Amino acid sequence: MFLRLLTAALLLLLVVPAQAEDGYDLWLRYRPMEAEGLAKYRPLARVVVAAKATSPTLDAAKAELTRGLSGLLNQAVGAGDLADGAVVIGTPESSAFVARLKLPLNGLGREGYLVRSVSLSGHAVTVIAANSDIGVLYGSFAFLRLIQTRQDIGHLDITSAPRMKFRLLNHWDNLDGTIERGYSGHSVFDWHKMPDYVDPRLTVMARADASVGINGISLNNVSADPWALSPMYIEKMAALADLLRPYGIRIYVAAKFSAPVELGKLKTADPADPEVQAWWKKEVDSIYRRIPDFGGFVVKANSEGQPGPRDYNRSQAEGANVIADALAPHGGTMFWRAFVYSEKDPTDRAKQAYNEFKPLDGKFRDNAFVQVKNGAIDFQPREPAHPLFGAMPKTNLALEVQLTKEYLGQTTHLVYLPELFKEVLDWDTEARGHGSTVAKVVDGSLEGHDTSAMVGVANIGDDRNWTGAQFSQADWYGFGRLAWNPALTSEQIAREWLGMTFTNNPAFAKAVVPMMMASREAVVDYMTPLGLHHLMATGHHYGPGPWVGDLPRPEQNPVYFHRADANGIGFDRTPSGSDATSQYAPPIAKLFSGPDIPDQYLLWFQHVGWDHKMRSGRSLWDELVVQYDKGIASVGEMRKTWTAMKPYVDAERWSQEAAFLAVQEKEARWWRDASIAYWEIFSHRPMPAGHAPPPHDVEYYKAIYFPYAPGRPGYTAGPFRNTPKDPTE
Ligand code: GCW
Repeated sequence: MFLRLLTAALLLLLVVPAQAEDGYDLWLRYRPMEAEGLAKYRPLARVVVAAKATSPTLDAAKAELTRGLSGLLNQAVGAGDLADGAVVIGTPESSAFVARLKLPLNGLGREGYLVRSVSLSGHAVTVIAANSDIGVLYGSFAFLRLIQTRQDIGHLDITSAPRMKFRLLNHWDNLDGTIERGYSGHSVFDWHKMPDYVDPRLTVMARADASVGINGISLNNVSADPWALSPMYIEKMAALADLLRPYGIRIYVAAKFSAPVELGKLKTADPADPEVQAWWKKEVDSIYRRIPDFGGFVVKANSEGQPGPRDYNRSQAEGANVIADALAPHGGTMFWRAFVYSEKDPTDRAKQAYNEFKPLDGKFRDNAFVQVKNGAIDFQPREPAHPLFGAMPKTNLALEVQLTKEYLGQTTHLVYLPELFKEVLDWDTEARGHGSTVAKVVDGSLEGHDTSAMVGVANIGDDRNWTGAQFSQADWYGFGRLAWNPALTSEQIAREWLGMTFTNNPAFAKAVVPMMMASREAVVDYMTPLGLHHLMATGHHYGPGPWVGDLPRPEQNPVYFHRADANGIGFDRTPSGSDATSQYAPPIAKLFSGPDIPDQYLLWFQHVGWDHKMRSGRSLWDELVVQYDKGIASVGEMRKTWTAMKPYVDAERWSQEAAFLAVQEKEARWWRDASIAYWEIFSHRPMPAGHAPPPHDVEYYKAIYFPYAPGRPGYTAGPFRNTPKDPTE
């Protein structure tokens, strides 16, 4: 009996697939392709011909190609000699073959690449060439992507170079392993064990970053801990930098402005103080001694309780420049965040960053960026673009977007963010007439800057699938792809990612691409339709809290943002209200203050009567209800689509997403019911025909409480993270 059971158990083991489908491999999932594909691709990728003179980066390229091709083609593809179907990689310096081909690499810069089908010594081969080793690695990933997405590779002639110079992720990881707004477990950086042990798992992250061209990561929360700059942590970071270097990833640190006081024991962090200047110089010099290719700093100053130059009556530019000057001799870069607003300033919060930074245009050093969030409030489901884009022509502006879904339902809601990123990149600032898009501001082309940057707040954690949800991997992937080339469409990116991550079956893409594309509008509709914003519950921002009005900082209260009353709802930002509209170029200012404002921005800029007649012919009140219900219906459609996709997806990943979509639908309803129950107090209007009233009154929704919602370390101690203690004590 026992033996029979054992045999049965062993047999069961045999049918279990060798590799679990848990999302760990991300989009670098090189599973054997279908028979038809094997016949097509095998002859075209038989061996990898790499240079004799090698480097860690070329080794990484070679390893990726042999791993990827062997997996996809289900046969051993190793490194070897020139033959038909060879993939020849290298730079003109490292490879005699590449040199002999005299390829047009001139316009590609340091990071661009060329992939071409050529004849070499009578052999039909594919060459992946670049001016530098990192270009070769990027080209290798691009070549694999072509195969992973089943493109034709017989007659290739591709060149590609990044539009943005800095393509960075900001990890908001705390040194204690928690993550600010992290919904995918703990930090991937195990600081305590470094520098002696660096988790090899980070190589997978580095490969994923490099595969989409991400070339820098900042390691710690922008609400920074001064310890990050201590010699002990620099030592740890140096070990991490060694692991990341072959993948073209530089490391950056979020620096605390008051570090000269906390670490340096100075009496002040005043940027005009020579001792402070000398401290930054000494600190930066010592970092570069350990990490010669250190990227630089990101700084959150005078924002949400963080120290900054304003504490000493100095401008944001004076603060940034003292650190930029210390970095400049080493080629380092300063990313100075423009996310500032003050509880002491009664000005509309949406206007404060512009008011503070616009007058400083031209005052920042060349090696400094002002890093601007996509919108003027805070990573909402939909925001108009930040008015600073187009308003600081003499300053390097970096676009910051959030990949971690703080305000978008967090882990369980499927919201495809590249749709949101594209909306911002394509936004026309009209700063220099039509076509002055945010993409052109940020890539430097509008004002002729020779540097450019796009920054994403990372959604990576130590969850087995890295991002908490399978579909959140698409946000990481899509961010990198858009930072490389903002002209890609979000649809194209979704298609690529699905092919690499799940399957290339056309029926799958046909259903799931539209599902992803619709997901962004769905969250807008069920959370904050028609321009509403920042109505999330306090602190953790999980779920609805439009009624919250008692926070000590007025400009963090949802009631501050929606301004609902008996007459109507919305924030009057026209000239008769806060006049935030005037921070935009005149054609936009006019549009947003007038009757032709697009519905999606209506309540962001205008306070509108409940009976206001909308484009649809419905009253505002009816329209609001219709939008909420549209959002729920959309999620219902997403669930149906996913149910139908069961045959195309492995059970493990399918079930998780199916469960998450069920949560999303439940919570979409929660958002709608809670919001409508609350708005009814003001509107006193009946529900439009065919739309059910919320099942409970508002008190029921107010009582829903989450003492330990994830993503806000230290929250229980107050609305802000505790200021870290003196690190030397
Ligand atoms: O949206 C807010 C978040 C904070 C974050 C801040 C910022 C790091 O709620 O958690 O702090 O933005 O961007 O600095």
